[in-house]
Amino acid sequence: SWTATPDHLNTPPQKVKCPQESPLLKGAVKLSFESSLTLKDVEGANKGVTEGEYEPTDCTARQSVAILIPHRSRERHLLYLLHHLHPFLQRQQIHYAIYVIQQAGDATFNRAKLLNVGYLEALKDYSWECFIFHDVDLVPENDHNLYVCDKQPKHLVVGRNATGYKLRYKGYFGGVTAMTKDQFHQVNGFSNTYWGWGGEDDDLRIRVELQKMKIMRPPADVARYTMVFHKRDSGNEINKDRMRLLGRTPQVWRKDGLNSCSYKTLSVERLPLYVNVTVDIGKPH
Ligand code: UD2
Ligand code: MN
Repeated sequence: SWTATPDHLNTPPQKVKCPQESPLLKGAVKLSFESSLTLKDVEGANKGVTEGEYEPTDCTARQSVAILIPHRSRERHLLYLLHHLHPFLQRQQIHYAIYVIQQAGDATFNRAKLLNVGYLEALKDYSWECFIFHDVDLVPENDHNLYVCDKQPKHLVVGRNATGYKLRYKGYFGGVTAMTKDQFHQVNGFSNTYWGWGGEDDDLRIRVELQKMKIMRPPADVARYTMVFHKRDSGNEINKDRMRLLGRTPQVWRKDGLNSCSYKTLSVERLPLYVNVTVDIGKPH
């Protein structure tokens, strides 16, 4: 038209960066584990989430974070986690997506390899800068426990209900950890060779230490989790070989990890609350 509008009035309003500390945080929250809870309830309460992904509407998130959950037949735990985690992450004003990596078949479980798969698959969707490796049964109790990455790898579980909220042992790196895309790449991810329960988290700690990185933890009063009660799953028997494997990590980490993770993706379903990646990761040999 003949009335020229200055350019700057035509551009859409720019979103500002979200504040350093979200004004939506509540601190310690009361968790609920109602047996009547359904997936429909959780979907209904999280209408802002699309295909497992969310970003704040009125500011630009400071980090883009992929949450990776290794899983096989723990549906109830997954439901409780989704129920708590979506609102928790939204209060933190994070751009995030939740990926559930399902091990197909009934071969021995391999948590670490599933997490490698999750990292590789999530990066096909978006260049996530931060990854949270998350047990399905751990529910964070305090939203000041921020699901973002730092200059150093972060261990987010200082304590949980079952262990009197004390760190299990020095160097403990299990449950929930946060590493940037680059930190995880630098250590060549997890080892693929831990089948069954135990050791894979210590292996990752060794990789981190070999790179002269230092594990950070949030203050004990916020890094608190409730672990939904469970017994050891069948198909995840204790890994009797884990001490031997841990001894050889310094020799093998360069060729056992992300760069040697072979798997077959059976399906990627974009469900309302999470991306469901079903994968054949083979079996121990
Ligand atoms: C501890 C660690 C965990 C891991 C494990 C040893 C804590 C809080 N967690 O967990 O990070 O290092 O020891 O491997 O210290 N899973 C399934 N289906 C199965 C088996 C396992 O979904 O059949 C997944 C699920 O996400 C579960 C995780 O693997 O939370 C770890 O297994 P777990 O919860 O049985 O072992 P736990 O609690 O001793
Ligand atoms: Mn557990």
